[in-house]
Amino acid sequence: MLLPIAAIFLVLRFGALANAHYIFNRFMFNDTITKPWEYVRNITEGLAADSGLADQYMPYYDVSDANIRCGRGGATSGPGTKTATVHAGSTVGFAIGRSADEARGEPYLIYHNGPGMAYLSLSTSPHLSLDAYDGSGPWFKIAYFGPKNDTNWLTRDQPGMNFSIPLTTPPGKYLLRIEHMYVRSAFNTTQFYVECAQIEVVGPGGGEPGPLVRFPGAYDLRDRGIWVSDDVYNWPEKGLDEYKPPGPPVWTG
Ligand SMILES: *[C@@H]1O[C@H](CO)[C@@H](O)[C@H](O)[C@H]1NC(C)=O
Ligand SMILES: *[C@@H]1O[C@H](CO)[C@@H](O)[C@H](O)[C@H]1NC(C)=O
Ligand SMILES: *[C@@H]1O[C@H](CO)[C@@H](O)[C@H](O)[C@H]1NC(C)=O
Ligand SMILES: *[C@@H]1O[C@H](CO)[C@@H](O)[C@H](O)[C@H]1NC(C)=O
Ligand SMILES: *[C@@H]1O[C@H](CO)[C@@H](O)[C@H](O)[C@H]1NC(C)=O
Ligand SMILES: [Cu+2]
Repeated sequence: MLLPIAAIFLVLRFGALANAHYIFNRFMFNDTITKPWEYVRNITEGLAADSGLADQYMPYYDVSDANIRCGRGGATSGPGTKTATVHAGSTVGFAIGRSADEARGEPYLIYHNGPGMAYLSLSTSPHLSLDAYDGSGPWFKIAYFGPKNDTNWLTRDQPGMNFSIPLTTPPGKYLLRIEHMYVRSAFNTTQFYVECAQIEVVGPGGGEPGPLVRFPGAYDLRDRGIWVSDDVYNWPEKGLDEYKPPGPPVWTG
């Protein structure tokens, strides 16, 4: 629970105790932002019957659960999701398709303070089918959006995140995991906004991606990149230059 004084601060600052959550359900490739859930696996679990699917954009919290891979239900919502053919070295990305701001008629932007990251995992399903792949294989990090300067995050108020697929990524079918973290100072309250796109990478290959991690397993709730130390509610508003993200370093190819 928030302390009353923090709650008052929030109301003053943001006008309401709204949950400004968001979801990265529009994949971007070939300079085109695609339709919601066209290339991104659907969020199918944890939905209230009367929510009009608005609660698809609710954050996820449990780093020890398999849903941390691709969001709630993302392990099994491959069938029906298209696979984008992407050239290694090209720019891809994710855009927010819905957010809690829509009720106020505001644009869909990354509202919370925290870093963004992207990971790839080669399908290990039989016959390299991607639809059936649950993301239980190894992952490597290909992008990181950290602090812009000591007081502001690169991703704050952006409509999404764009980054490149490393040029020497081995060709194949991959889950591409996007993640934005709202880092919090109360233990086990950091919010994870996670989705996965389905892509087939084409290109020269030749790289050896790593370090490799698994989800769950890659993150520790006690990591100071997740459980941040400052006790100001909307941390961090300063000291960001000291921030170290969880997970492995970025593989650049
Ligand atoms: C890329 O986008 C252009 C239009 O911007 C389209 O004509 C072309 O077919 C697209 N290519 C692929 C591979 O999707
Ligand atoms: C990502 O690229 C697309 C296509 O070029 C662009 O429309 C979008 O604004 C970019 N997003 C960000 C966050 O820069
Ligand atoms: C996503 O999943 C929800 C819940 O199962 C379902 O109601 C909705 O139709 C699905 N959307 C798409 C695009 O598949
Ligand atoms: C963290 O919170 C999640 C629920 O969001 C819970 O399932 C999990 O057991 C908690 N973990 C710890 C170590 O407290
Ligand atoms: C940090 O970035 C923000 C947002 O662009 C900017 O308003 C602010 O002046 C910057 N602060 C410093 C110390 O450069
Ligand atoms: Cu939120």
